[in-house]
Amino acid sequence: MRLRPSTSHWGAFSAALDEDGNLEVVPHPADPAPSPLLGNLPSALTDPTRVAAPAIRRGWLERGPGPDPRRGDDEFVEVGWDQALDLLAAELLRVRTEHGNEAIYGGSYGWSSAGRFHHAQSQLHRFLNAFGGFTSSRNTYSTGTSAVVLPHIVGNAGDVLRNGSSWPTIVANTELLVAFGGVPEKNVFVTPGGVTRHHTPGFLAQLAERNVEVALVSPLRADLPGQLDARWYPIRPATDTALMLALAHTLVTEGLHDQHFLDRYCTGYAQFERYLLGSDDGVPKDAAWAGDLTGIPPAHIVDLARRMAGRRTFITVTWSLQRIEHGEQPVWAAIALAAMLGQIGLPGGGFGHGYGSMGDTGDIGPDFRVPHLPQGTNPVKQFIPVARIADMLLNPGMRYQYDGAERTYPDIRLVYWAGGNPFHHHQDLNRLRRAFTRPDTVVVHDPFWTASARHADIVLPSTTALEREDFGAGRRDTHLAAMHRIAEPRRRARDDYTILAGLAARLGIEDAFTEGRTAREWLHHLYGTWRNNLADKGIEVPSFPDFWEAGGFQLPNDESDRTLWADFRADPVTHRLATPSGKIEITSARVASFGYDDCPGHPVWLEPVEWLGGERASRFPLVLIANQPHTRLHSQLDVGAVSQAAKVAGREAVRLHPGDAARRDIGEGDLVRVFNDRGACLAGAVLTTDLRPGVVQLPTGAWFDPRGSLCVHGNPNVLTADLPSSRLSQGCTGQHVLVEIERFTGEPPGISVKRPPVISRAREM
Ligand code: PGD
Repeated sequence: MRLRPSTSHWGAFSAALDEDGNLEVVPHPADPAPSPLLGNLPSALTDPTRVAAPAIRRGWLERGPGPDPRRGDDEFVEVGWDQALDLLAAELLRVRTEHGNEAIYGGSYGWSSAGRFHHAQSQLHRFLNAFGGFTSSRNTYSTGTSAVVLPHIVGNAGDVLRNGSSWPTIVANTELLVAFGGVPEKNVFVTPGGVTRHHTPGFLAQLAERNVEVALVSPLRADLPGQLDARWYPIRPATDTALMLALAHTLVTEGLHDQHFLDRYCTGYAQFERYLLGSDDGVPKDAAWAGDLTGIPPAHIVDLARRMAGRRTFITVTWSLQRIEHGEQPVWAAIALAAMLGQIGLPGGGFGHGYGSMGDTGDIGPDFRVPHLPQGTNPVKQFIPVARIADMLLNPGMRYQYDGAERTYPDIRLVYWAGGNPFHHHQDLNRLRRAFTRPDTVVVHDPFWTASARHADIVLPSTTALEREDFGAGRRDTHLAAMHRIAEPRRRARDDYTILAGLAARLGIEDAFTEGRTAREWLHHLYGTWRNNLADKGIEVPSFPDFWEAGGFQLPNDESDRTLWADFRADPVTHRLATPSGKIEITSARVASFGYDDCPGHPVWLEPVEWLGGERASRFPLVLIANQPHTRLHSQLDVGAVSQAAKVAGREAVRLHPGDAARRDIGEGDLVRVFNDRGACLAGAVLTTDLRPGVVQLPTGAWFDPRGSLCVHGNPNVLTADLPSSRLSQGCTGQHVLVEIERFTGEPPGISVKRPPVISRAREM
């Protein structure tokens, strides 16, 4: 049995099939902390939910394209590849001729799998660009709010997302880490594109050894590794901005703010200070005010502010905090707070975003782009902010605001998805189901019968990364991994490149798409071009045959830890930020000029709809936190062994406080119904005191399994609101939602997503 190298978003490994066809997976020898998620790979490879052959929804096959409420409930007909590709090519031509390229939605958001050439979204975009373009999407579900507001505050989202202090610098210098949203260890195992050495768990252990003071601000204790001796501030969800404002208020009223830093490096502080003091609205944002909102005792707030001012303090905000209504505010307020402390640009001081949200934030390692597939240019300029998909499908022609501009939703006739699972990642899935009845045709490539595949008309089975050749590395990854084929493609699965090349041939764009290369030739070509570019910069890397034979190599690293913020601090004129003022904009005249009451010109406290202080809380008195799972990446490989082992009562586990459970007569392991006026889901109860009373936690990613408006498997997005963070960024707000819970009595409905949908065979095969 010869182990062959590969990588995944959650770690590099070697693997081989034994004589019985079982997959053995061995973590990369250089990985100090391999991810438990590797355990999902073996059983998933041959799971019955793999898509075996191209399949067409019966209604679409028999009646042709058109809006159809049966999408998601209809059965499928298996067809041969030629028939599937002929039908799809004809439909693409029809839509282009009758409605234009803008009527094709090809945003195709999703994480797909590691591997830079076979990256499904890049493949699809390259194909659709060659076909004349498509309506695209902007930003991500991860940081869709920050990506829009940060340019107004600091000029470039990447400056904040990628240039905070590294973990070694924090370990060496930081005296107080104030972690809004914590540093959830489960997420640091994941980096898009691959990760060979998981460094962050080791750095977190070093923080503990050095006894760095940590303030965990989160409703969930599990948002910080247990070994860190943190002071836990179990804040009421969605109120971090109020806490930050009160910390800032304490700094200014006690004269602890750094006026010199604010004058030299920032603009608009005076206006923000008037707001803090309540000079115009008569409401000082003091600790007593914030105590009522946050549930944190005012004395603790004042004490924390004083401690922050007295030592080297690093403020972090996880990405989850901006995945809420008014998600701009905690990010902006944290930057304002860090600016008032005057430590931005000092080692281990200032502000960071996404520590604990992803493996690469704060990681050390090389920072250059690895080979990737060029996507060409999209001639269609129409786009939507990514999380507005249902609004777009339901409201063609409707006007909406985005980042200071009025835009109009296009009229989409064909939706094309490869490498993503919108029926996992979007909010208010019952609304998304209605939205998906509207297009003429929905196409999905996926290795698995995900809920998105089940809501499609044309389902094309793609290979998994284990079934093809590629290379992979994430940002800050230490190695470029060769990804050898470990298993033959399952049944009739084809890789996305081969599928799209087959379509391109039928559409007369084969040369533009393939440039005459096979997949293996593309690997040679992309690697060779990259290698030549590096050689021009004096960096030597192995030849492709040597790289492939060795299974990968360690990327060169300059080990430099100088951040853009240090440069800005040293000379804010030479290193001016790309904001209108060149400085940190604590008040942004540009944002103020947009006139958005849901995102004014400086950080403010705004009541969200979905929070315990609001009107909805009388009907749905629990805040559900729908965060990232620890047993899988998003919805990927939910059928895998690690993910399945953590199910409770056969459903996703929902964690709730014993007091909340007792009031509802819910016991450990009970099947419960979690509901609000958008829908309901079943879940298995786990009781814990490690969360704030009134808060429940149900992670995302259980495969959506709808019976009417009930998901019988535990997907929280059947409950979440499809509301934007604000008119500024239109970001996703899936993190928080108000719910009620009751014990489920009666015969539990079976789970059907662990089996393929009903499929019959076509005679033409
Ligand atoms: P994945 O489960 O990773 O979720 O949403 P995303 O759609 O990225 O989906 C990837 C899909 O690609 C899987 O179905 C997988 O089988 C498929 N796939 C893998 N390899 C291949 C391949 O080679 N080819 C093809 N064609 N398909 C492949 C994630 C999104 O969810 C994200 S990034 C975030 S941060 C959001 N987080 C939240 C949240 O915090 N709370 C809520 N409520 N909702 C969220 N949704 C978002």
